Amino acid sequence: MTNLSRCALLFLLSGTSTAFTLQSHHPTFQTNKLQQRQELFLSAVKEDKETVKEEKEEKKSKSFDLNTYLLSKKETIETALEASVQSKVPQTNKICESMLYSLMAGGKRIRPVLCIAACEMFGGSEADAMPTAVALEMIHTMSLIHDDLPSMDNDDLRRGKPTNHIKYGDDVAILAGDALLSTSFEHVAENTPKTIDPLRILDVVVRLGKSVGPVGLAGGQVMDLECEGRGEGAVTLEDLTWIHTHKTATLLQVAVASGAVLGGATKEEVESCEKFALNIGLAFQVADDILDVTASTEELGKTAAKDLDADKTTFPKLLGLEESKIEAKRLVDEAKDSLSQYGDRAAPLLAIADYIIQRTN
Ligand code: GRG
Repeated sequence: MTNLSRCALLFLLSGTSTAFTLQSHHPTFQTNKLQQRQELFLSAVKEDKETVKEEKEEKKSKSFDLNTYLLSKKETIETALEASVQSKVPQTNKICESMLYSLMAGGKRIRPVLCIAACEMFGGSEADAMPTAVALEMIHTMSLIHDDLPSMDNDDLRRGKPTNHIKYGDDVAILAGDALLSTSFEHVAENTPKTIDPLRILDVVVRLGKSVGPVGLAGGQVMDLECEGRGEGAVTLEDLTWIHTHKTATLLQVAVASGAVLGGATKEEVESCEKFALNIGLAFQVADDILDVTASTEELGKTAAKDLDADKTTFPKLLGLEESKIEAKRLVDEAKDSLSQYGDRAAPLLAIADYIIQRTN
């Protein structure tokens, strides 16, 4: 019993004894008073129970152990990724080796984890989401390989290792990216469990396709290239938000939405997930821009201060470092609000949202 209900009980008991003493003089008045006190007591107990329930739920979601969760998911994801590209004839050894080199080079595996967590939130299983989770990581890896090419960001370090074109040459790196992209769609269509409604699988394939095209990775990257070196003040916050919504946030959005679709979510539920993911996607990029100027090359596993060198517009350049941190936190808070209706079931997604702006690489 908490203090609130203890007080209410004392109040009730004191009222009861007074009522007995005075009852002979004013019976009706005293009965009403006693009833009022009983009602007050019952409503205090009810309120008390609700507070305890809320406190328990808050504790439970706070006690959710993200590290253990990420580690266990990462293990099954890595196994599925490794199995997803296999050379079956000697002629494909080189292309498969190059694809696997980047796919298995490490990485946080955020997109696959988001997809699985969203699927599980709606009652689906890890196995239901795994082929899409693998496809998302293939698409993401393809975009990293192409982004690092000399004609794009021209980088020689990724995930702590020489970039794909440094190891295999530009020609093979381009083709490894292309092969990962096409294999991603084949993988979803062929390996998603047959227990899932084919229309839901088709929905996922459409979402994946859209996330790579003109209103996805490719469109975001072209706008980014166009804005590069435009000079101080020429790139607005609106331009920057458009670039990163398409280059970064869209794939995270598709990861969460696809997981929800595969888990059996309704249209409205998928929309709430999309809202959540778009905000964490933008927060992810704000955090990335902050890390670019605050973390070392060793911590990042890629060249630090690259955006400064390339004369790129970033959130810290437009907003300042402190304001960028505040903006990232605001985006994450807004994202978390979109999942409030799911209570404890959203614990993994909520914890990932916090991690996205607290990460160090
Ligand atoms: C070829 C059709 C086609 C499209 C590619 C190159 C390109 C177009 C887009 C670039 C997309 C890109 C590299 C965006 C940056 C996204 C980002 C923040 C990457 C870092 O993601 P993390 O931190 O990396 O999840 P890890 O290594 O942990 O997986």
